[in-house]
Amino acid sequence: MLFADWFESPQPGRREALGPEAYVLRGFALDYVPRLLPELRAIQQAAPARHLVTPGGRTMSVALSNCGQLGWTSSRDGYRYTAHDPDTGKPWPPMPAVFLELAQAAAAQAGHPGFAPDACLVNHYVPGARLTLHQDRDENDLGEPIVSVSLGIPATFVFGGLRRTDPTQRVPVFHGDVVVWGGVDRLRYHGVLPVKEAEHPELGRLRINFTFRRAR
Ligand code: MD3
Ligand code: FE
Repeated sequence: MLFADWFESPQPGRREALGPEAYVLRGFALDYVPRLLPELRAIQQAAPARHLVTPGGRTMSVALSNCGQLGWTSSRDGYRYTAHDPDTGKPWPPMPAVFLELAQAAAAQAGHPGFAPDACLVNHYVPGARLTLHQDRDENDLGEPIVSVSLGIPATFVFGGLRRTDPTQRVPVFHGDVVVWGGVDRLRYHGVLPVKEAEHPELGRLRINFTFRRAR
């Protein structure tokens, strides 16, 4: 299938270093996809993705949901992790076993055995959605890595340094790619360029990114 193939990494199984402790694991999640998609639909039912407002008053173009013991939210009051969905008052849906299995296997592959995430952010991007350059620093122990899984239409990660103004690299990510960021790379600025118009055979006009974290 010439067209569908374009959505997947041309070199599945390859490990690319983005920094001393940051790796792209090309195609690492592909074998998990049939088990991930039904769980994703269940999360979407229990805690629909929503466009959060930043403390600065902007509405995010990315729509966010969460699963796991803790979920990340933003409002005019700031960013934080909470045990309950502020929209419903219910606990976030539990992290599916297959999500945990994938996150742990990817972390181990990148040198972080025993990763025990308690939070999983589920970002939804339609074409045009983007994530501006930021650091992930709301987690308690910055010694713990972050595992990111990309599904659906492709995107380009922007990956900078420890200061907002440091030079950046661009890294294309495809359906099934996993990125692990730890150690000296954990606080690097990063973002996602506006997603280009495309339609994925399984997910349609959508990119989903899970990020697994140890929040507390
Ligand atoms: C580099 N998500 O949710 S994951 C986020 O594709 C987030 O949805 C993006 O950034 C997405 O906060 C990118 C890539 C990522 C995640 C954490 C990092 C890159 C990172 C932590 C340190 C350095
Ligand atoms: Fe981030």
